[in-house]
Amino acid sequence: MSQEIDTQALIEERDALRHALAVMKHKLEDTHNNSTLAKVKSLFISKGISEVWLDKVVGELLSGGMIDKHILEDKTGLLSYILEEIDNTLQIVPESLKASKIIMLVGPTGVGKTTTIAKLAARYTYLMDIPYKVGILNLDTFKIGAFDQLGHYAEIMELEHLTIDSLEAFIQGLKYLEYYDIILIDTAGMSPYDTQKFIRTVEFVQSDMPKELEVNLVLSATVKYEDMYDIYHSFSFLNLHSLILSKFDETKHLGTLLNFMLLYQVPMSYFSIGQEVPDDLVLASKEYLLEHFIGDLDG
Ligand SMILES: Nc1nc2c(ncn2[C@@H]2O[C@H](COP(=O)(O)OP(=O)(O)OP(=O)(O)O)[C@@H](O)[C@H]2O)c(=O)[nH]1
Ligand SMILES: [Mg+2]
Repeated sequence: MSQEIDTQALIEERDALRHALAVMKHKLEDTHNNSTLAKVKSLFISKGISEVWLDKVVGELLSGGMIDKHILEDKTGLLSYILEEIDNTLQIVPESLKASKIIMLVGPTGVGKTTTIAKLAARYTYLMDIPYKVGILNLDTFKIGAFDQLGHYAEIMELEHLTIDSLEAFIQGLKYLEYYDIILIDTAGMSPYDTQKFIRTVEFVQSDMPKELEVNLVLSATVKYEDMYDIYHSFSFLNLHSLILSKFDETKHLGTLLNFMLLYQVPMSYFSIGQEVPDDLVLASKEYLLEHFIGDLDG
């Protein structure tokens, strides 16, 4: 038994060494900086993909043993290899409405939470094969006195809509909507550094839920990497189900976003691609991301 373990450990060590050597070798080759591989890598790096991730992927290609070494001279082959690896790494959560559930959107201020709630409400109520019964709870009481954007959408769609100002009212609201297929919950925008609002949201999330709760983080596709990281980490303790990415129409450069998704492998559920309710919402798709990214690579 222990001999088997030793052999296994040796094999793992050998593979790790082989991998490290392959990475070192291609780093050395890169120093000449005119190899096809170096050029392809620097193209991806210039579009926001991290060198760490590229080195890992290229290292795997080189240590595979079975590769045709000509691929290293073949720009198109290398490009498609890396794009395929991006495609394999990205995570999508398929839309599933079989079970009745509660969907809460959280995120920084102004990213499109309320607009997305309106789009989802319209989608589930009017745009699916079967109509779902949708109710809305609004936890954003920081905007009291301001125009009730969500109430306005709910009235147009003739949907039940309750504004909630306490934990008690929240529990009552959930009870009131108990027999609805989907309860959508809008929340106040929170900066990742706003501890008070976080504590309040955690109270709601941790209360007794009559149905499964999915907390989705809305993140703008235009945010820079460091902010994306901070936002994701501050919200991640709400036990996130997926990311909804918004404002795709406001950027042509998806490298930073892709890079974040590659390093953290966070599942994505929907993309918001403009302001129009309900049209500008699509299911998250790798094709959509890659098509736009390739457009940028070509540009
Ligand atoms: N271009 C573009 N604008 C969007 C998109 N989604 C929302 N918006 C706009 O962004 C602005 C803010 O949207 P809201 O839905 O109010 O954002 P929010 O996250 O609810 O904002 P707070 O509640 O203040 O935190 C509005 O003008 C929306 O029309 C999108 O995908 N693309
Ligand atoms: Mg809002």
